[in-house]
Parts: sequence; structure tokens; C-alpha cells
Amino acid sequence: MSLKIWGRANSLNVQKVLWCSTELGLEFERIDWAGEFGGNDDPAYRALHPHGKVPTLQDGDVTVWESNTIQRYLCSTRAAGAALYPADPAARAAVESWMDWQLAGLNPSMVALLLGYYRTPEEKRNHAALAASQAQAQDLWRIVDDQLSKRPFLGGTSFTIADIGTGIQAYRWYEYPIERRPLPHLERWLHSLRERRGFQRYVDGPVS
Ligand SMILES: N[C@@H](CCC(=O)N[C@@H](CS)C(=O)NCC(=O)O)C(=O)O
Repeated sequence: MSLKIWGRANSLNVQKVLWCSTELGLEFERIDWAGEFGGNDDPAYRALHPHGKVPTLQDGDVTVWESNTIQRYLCSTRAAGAALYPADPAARAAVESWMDWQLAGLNPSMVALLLGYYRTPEEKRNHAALAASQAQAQDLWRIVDDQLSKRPFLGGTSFTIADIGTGIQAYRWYEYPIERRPLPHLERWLHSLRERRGFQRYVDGPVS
């Protein structure tokens, strides 16, 4: 199989690529890598991904790393990608704004909660830092909720790759062992994402 995705299946960033590939109807081989599987510093792997992280995509002779870049690459090289990643510059910018924001704006507080609750023993948790991350994430989700009160999907009227990364983090937000304020538009949107095959196959499951 010429399409290979390197990365452990419980990684948010790997899940983005698995879900996106499913939306595109692609067949691929996934290789368990990083985290408990290790291999990050393997010289042959570093030749593919200079930072030793996951995911990495190999498409024949082409190697791509960074989860959002991989999604854009897949959508740009497959016919079915036009619907998920619009060619019109204004529509594309609306999609990309949310993708960039997910990585730079939403990710830090959401990852702090993931590491704090799932990767830190209870007796070692920094509860003040967790409360601050939770408050910050709650404020950000309120803004997403406001956006979703005006349109069905983040990028506009139809599902695009803008919905994938933030959709996975919304799923996790509702899985984390925390109190949350109700956000009806966010919940409606997440409900619609849950019906997608890529979500069901690669996202819906225990957070770890
Ligand atoms: N911005 C990068 C982040 C890549 C990243 O940090 N991946 C994590 C997993 S989500 C990783 O490889 N961590 C080291 C490990 O799992 O061993 C992306 O979106 O691809």
C-alpha cells in the first residue's frame, strides 16, 4: 500500500490524519509509533520527521509531517478533497484560520488538561494549574459555540477539515473529568460529527 501513516492511534494529531483519510475514502497502512511504542529517535524515522514526532505521512516518495499540513496535502492531491478544503481563497482562509487556531490557540490549554489528568498521577497533580487551563479552555469553547450559533460548521455551511482537529478536541473536552458550562451550539455540532465514519472509527474511544 503506498499510503503510510506513522503514529500511535491515541494521538490527537494522528487521529486528525486518520479521520481526514477516511473522509477522502483512502486506504492506508498505519504504523504504531511514538509514545509507548517509541522510535522517535530512530535515525531512519528522523530522516522522515526531523523532530521525531507523529504523525508522519508517506505517500509513495513524498513524506509530509505536521498534522494540519498532512490534511491539506491529502485534500490537495485527491479529487474528493475539494469539498473538505475549498479552492476559493476566501473560503480556504476561513477553513485555515480555524486549523491554525486549533494548533496555536486551543491546543495549549487542552493539552495541559490531557497531561494533567491522564499522564500525571493524582498525588502529583497541580490543581491550580489545571483549574487555570480549564477556565481558559472554557472561555475558548464559548467562542467556538458563538461561531457555531451562526453557521453549521466551523468553516461555513459544510463539513471541512476545519472541523476535524477542533472536533477531536471538543470530544475530549466532554470526556475530561471536569465540570463544564453548557454550550448548546458546540454540543449540536459535536453530535453531528459523531455520525461521521472517521470520527466513529478513530476518535470515539477512551482518551489516554
Ligand atoms: N504540531 C504537530 C505536533 C506533533 C506532536 O507533538 N505529536 C505528539 C503526539 S500528539 C508526539 O509525537 N509526541 C511524542 C510521542 O508521542 O512520543 C502536529 O500537529 O503534527
